[in-house]
Amino acid sequence: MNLSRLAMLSLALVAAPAFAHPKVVSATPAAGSTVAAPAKITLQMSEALTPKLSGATLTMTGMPGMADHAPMAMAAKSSIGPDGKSLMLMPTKKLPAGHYRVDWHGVSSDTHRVTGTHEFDVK
Ligand SMILES: [Cu+2]
Repeated sequence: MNLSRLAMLSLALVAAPAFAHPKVVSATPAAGSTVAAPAKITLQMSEALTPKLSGATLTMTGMPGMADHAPMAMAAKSSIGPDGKSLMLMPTKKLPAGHYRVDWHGVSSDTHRVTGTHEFDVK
């Protein structure tokens, strides 16, 4: 291996973490779980998010006994924790039983907008 190849290889190794995109590492309620109506939904992210450019919305996508439930936006306040790594949603009213989807978006150090979804059920 010549010197320039070695330089390129080490550059690639150093550059990799800078391009890591934020993703959900854990959440409450957990993905796919069925829980009592949560007062707060928390997504723990792998990277610190830029608060101004990050957030989430909550949509009810299913209700017991209803075959075709149109997606219904639920009022919820989105915020980012002090460490930048927790994305929180506080529903303004108690969530009725049903299936819910969180659509989150986040921008971290590499400035790319990344999106994801997180689903759970309320019993
Ligand atoms: Cu990126």
